[in-house]
Amino acid sequence: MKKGGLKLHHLHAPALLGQEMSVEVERKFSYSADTLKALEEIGVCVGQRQFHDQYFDTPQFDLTLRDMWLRKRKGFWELKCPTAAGGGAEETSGAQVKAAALCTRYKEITSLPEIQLRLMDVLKDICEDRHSETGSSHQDESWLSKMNLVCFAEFTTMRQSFTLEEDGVQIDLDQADFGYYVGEVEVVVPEGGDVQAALDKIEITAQKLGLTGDQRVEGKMNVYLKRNHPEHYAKLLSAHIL
Ligand code: V4E
Repeated sequence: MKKGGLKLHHLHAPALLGQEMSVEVERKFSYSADTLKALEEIGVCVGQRQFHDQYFDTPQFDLTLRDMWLRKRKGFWELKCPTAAGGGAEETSGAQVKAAALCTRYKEITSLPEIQLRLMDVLKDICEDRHSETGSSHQDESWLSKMNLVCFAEFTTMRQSFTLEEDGVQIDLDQADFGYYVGEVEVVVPEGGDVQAALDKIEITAQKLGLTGDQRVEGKMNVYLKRNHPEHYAKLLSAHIL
């Protein structure tokens, strides 16, 4: 395939960088009736909603093999990417190191032009040269085929959300339509913010909820890929992405 060619017109890259970007720190957990009881005591239920997620990648999985997750949810695009090495946290005790190992940290980008810039940067060597504009509205999704992106996973989730109001901690209990249940404790940190403080809040919340596991709990995508794309799942496991 030919190199280069995709262009983002009308965009000034430096002006876009840093906009609509935050770091999402989260810990997944398996939940039971006891967890729900503890949650109702320490948190406030802020609602229940259902959403459908569609995940996109090239047929060769160039994004997910780089731990980049492009998703459309409720008509909005989101890209989760790894944070820079270190990720801004400075665990000082053994307990903090253990607690951090149970959490994931991803940059979350929600501005479509910025998502397209990031994708172009990663995919520029493998995109077909179509000499066309990539900048587009939310309705015009021709940029997907220009970048050779196709939907590889989709599922619906029923989510019940809780907050611990003073803490900026959100807790979600998810039921995916393929029969997997998982909870997550999440703190969103503005870029450059205090990731260690977020990890500490998550650990305190986990203790309040009586979460005892010392292994990372699988997310919905792990389970989905294991069932629907086992070869790709195996590659992600051996690359230590999942
Ligand atoms: C980052 C990531 C994926 C994208 C989906 O992220 P996830 O947090 O699982 O989404 P969701 O819907 O549960 O929460 P929301 O985005 O609404 O807060 S798919 C796989 N990963 C990487 C990953 C990982 N390596 N390990 C774990 C435990 N989770 C995710």
